[in-house]
Amino acid sequence: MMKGRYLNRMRKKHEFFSVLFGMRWIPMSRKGTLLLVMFCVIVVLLGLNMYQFLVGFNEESYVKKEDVPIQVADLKGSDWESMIGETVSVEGFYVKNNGIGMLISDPGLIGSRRPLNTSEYLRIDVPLPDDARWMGQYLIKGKVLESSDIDEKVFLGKDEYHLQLAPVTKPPIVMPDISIVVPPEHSETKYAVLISGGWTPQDAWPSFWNDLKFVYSVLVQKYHYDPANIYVLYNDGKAPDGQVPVDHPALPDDVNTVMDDLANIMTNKDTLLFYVTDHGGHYGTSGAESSSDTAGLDEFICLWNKKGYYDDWLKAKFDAIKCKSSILIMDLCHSGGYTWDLSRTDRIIMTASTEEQGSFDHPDHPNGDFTYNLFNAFDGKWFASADQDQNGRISVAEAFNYAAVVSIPAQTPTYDDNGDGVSHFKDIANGGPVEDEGRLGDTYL
Ligand SMILES: [Ca+2]
Ligand SMILES: [Ca+2]
Ligand SMILES: [Ca+2]
Ligand SMILES: [Ca+2]
Repeated sequence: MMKGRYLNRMRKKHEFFSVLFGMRWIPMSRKGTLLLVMFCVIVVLLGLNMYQFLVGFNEESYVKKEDVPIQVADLKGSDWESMIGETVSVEGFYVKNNGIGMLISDPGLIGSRRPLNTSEYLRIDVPLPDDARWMGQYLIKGKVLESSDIDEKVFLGKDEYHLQLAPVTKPPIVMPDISIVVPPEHSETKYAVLISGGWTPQDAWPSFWNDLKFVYSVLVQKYHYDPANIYVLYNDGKAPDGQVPVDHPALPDDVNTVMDDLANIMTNKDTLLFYVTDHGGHYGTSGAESSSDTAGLDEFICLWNKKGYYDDWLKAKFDAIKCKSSILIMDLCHSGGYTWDLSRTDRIIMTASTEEQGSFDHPDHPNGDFTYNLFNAFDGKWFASADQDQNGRISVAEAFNYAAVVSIPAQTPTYDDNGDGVSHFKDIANGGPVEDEGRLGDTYL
């Protein structure tokens, strides 16, 4: 009887588990019971784990949303207004330029001769201390603040900052001193206009000012340009150091004034060298671009305070100047796009890049790559290699050919002097009766 009741209880118990797990009723062995217990323990532990994850996610022991690193572009997207007032931690490369501290999304941007896009930089309200690592990868935490500049959208009210990764790129871009000694004898027929607009304080890189100083020094010391006949237009009109006098801000009205003055002063005995080191862009179709111009876009020089100066405006001002010959040297993005507009048989046009390309700084020197190579050739640094006809002087074709050979691969320097608006890229003839470029190749600065 006892045995029968016991078996009955066991059967009911196993029926319960059989229903639960869809098993056929069979008397459970000791091993089976053990497996069942282990299974239950695992289920309970997993459940606890899940509970801890869900409940504990918002607790202090886990990373807060405001501490999760985001990128600069995350703040400048279409929903940028919803971020205002939020506390965020932003990752990027730190630079300070003209007193403005900012994170940029890619270290390569500082060597590129186009303005930063809004999604590529985040200004911080107060720069990091002076010992902060230029181009170090930082995580900066702070409140998102609305900018009064609608293009910029937002900036960051800095609260905390951490260096995540020491810089792997070259040391800070600096403005080195160069010795400029003005010789006593001056040319009376050589005129020059040197321009760098910079676009904005954060976009105006030191390499632009270095280029102006370098070109100025070569013109004055090596080629005896009279400082009185060199017009320097730079940013807001203030020189960063006392090495080169700045005559005007680099604004459209100032460019017009200088070019109008030269149209009044210069005669057909004079020469003009027009040099630009700057950011460049192309936009719209205000002028009649030729079919050789890609997409028919007009090029513009990025002058100070976000003012563009278009290729067609430059052509009009240039054409009003009477002179023996002129040389245009353009070191900015899309610089090849000026050739078609300005091409003439008494004009030499040399540019750092084609119309489609960007222009860039030299990888090892704080200058434009094209400017550095071309003017070191003019300066005689590589005389043995550059003086092709070995006449002891460096012509424009010789300097260009050398700069073209040693150029960084990212840009292709261009040359035009036969008035057809079509550029060539290397082996320019050194004067003489030639079909394509080079008939003015034996011109000297
Ligand atoms: Ca045009
Ligand atoms: Ca153009
Ligand atoms: Ca020569
Ligand atoms: Ca040509």
